[in-house]
Amino acid sequence: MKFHVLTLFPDMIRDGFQTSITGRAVEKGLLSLETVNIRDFSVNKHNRVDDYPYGGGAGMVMQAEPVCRAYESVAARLSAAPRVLYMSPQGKVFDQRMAEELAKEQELVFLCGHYEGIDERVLEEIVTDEVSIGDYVLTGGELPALVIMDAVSRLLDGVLHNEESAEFDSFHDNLLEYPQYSRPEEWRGKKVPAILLSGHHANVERWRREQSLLRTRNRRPDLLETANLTEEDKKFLAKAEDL
Ligand code: 9D3
Repeated sequence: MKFHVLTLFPDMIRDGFQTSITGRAVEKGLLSLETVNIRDFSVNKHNRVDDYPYGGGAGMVMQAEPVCRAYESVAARLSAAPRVLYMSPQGKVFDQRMAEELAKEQELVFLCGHYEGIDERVLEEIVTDEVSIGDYVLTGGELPALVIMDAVSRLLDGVLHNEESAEFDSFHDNLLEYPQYSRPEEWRGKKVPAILLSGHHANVERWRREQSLLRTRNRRPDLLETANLTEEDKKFLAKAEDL
């Protein structure tokens, strides 16, 4: 997968991406990241890329021409027209299903806005997907682009260790995860649940499933609507109404 990011803050993207698991995946050659500084495509002698909004109002608008030229500098080197993801509070809200769809692409272009937005005319020309990461207000599209690149990267072959990728299955059930414990057996007077020390694998698995069910019902009841529940799961939840 090749990520290309059009932004006024390339350092923020590079710094965020080149650490940890995604950084390791770049070193292994599984991923690549190119940042394109939109300011390098300014058509103005002062290197400006924004101007006042027609019709008035607060803030500044990023101009169409520098954004379009930044995009063309990437597209010129690609054989097919890539998907271009515009990070925007007006976009479709990103989720795991979208991450799985995006992970099928060879190249992804991210367009990060700042100020009050980008001239609509260039968006109409180049954007294929408008994406938000949730209903809260940030200062720009850079963190959302990093969030999406992170979620997509971990789905690609070889990016996670095999042990880590087995964990995919649990999210597919649409349930929250059960609680985890490690040594010591007692910490500041708090004991590890006895069943986890019993060595009885089937009982441990049942207890973990029940914990997942209870947590999901109590914290994210919306997820239960689409969860894959067995008859045994449903019986348990009915009986555990007050837990
Ligand atoms: C004037 C109205 N504001 C919207 C509430 C303007 C505005 C605020 C913040 C426009 C852009 C931004 C910067 N945010 C993003 O670029 C952004 C974002 C976000 O703020 N939340 C969740 N997802 C995203 S994706 C891009």
